[in-house]
Amino acid sequence: MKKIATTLAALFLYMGMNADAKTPAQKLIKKLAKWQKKGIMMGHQDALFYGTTWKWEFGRSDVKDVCGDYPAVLGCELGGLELGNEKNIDGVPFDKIREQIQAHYQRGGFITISWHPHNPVTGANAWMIEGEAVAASLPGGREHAKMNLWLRRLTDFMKSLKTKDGKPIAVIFRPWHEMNGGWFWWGVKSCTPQQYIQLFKMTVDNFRKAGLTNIVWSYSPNASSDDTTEKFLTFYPGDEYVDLLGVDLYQHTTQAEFIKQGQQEMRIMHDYAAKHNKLYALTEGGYRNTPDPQWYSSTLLPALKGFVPCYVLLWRNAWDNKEENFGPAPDKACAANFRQIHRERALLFLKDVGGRAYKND
Ligand code: BMA
Repeated sequence: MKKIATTLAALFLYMGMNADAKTPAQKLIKKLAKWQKKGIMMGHQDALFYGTTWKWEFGRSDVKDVCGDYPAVLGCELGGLELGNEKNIDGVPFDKIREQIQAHYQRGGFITISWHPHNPVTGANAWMIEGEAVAASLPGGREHAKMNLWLRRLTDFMKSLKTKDGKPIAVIFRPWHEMNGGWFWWGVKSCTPQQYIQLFKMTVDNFRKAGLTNIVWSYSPNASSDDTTEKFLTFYPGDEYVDLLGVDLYQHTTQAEFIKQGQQEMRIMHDYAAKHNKLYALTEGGYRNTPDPQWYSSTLLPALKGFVPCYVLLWRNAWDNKEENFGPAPDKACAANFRQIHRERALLFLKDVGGRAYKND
């Protein structure tokens, strides 16, 4: 009898797991895990919307202008959507974001989405940390209803991500990032880890209640120089709420420091991910203006050496700020080195992962 019960339990568990594997998010996780076995995908924030010298030329990308191929991972930003705006905080229209997500997905690419929402208490931008806005956003808080409305605007957008024939497009969503820094209203200076965890869980639960099955959840603190697993997990909402571990790592000081931090964060994420069956990635990074022309070979790749994160996402090449560029561009001194690492196949690009979908585009 006991044996039958055990067999049945195992069967139901198996069926349950298989049922899970049928959601678009579960399929995306599987696909990401598959590619992670083959190499590190190259990603670029806002790659398809603008570059250092152009904007709104759809089909173009600075990465493509440099090496002839698109990044495998497209990063998009939803800040401003919570207010019901038509354009995000960097001036990109949300309907163009939706359209380019679809185009990138149809070519076989992957999508990750960040969100720098306004401060729900003061109405100022994400970097204005006053007002204890996390506490106010939680159940019982005075802006809880507003946060629910904001999350609904996001879930509506996520629901609208569909292929031409109406199938949901799964994306990696990375809200409430860099919480261990003090620069966002959801950061360490403005809430306790417990409050942060409540905010993260509330967000996930809200999406789940809205019936969304196309979200792969990412947790991504900022890299810190003396990081440990315990520190990395200070704000971690739990394995049921996170699929992909990430870290945001920029070069602010020396090359040696970047490499050291990269190795340290990769080790922490790799070990936790292996034990807990998670993906991991360098969810944001770069070196502002890339002053080292050899940066990709001299610094980025050595920082990752020995590890295979799922992807590395270079931050945006802003169209509206000359000092805000982190990816390659044809007129930048680092272009030749980027072409070289592309030639050497140090990272995976869209042609590598897109397969037939890309060739038919
Ligand atoms: C930040 C900066 C800002 C931008 C925001 C959202 O890191 O690049 O200029 O508005 O990301 O893209």
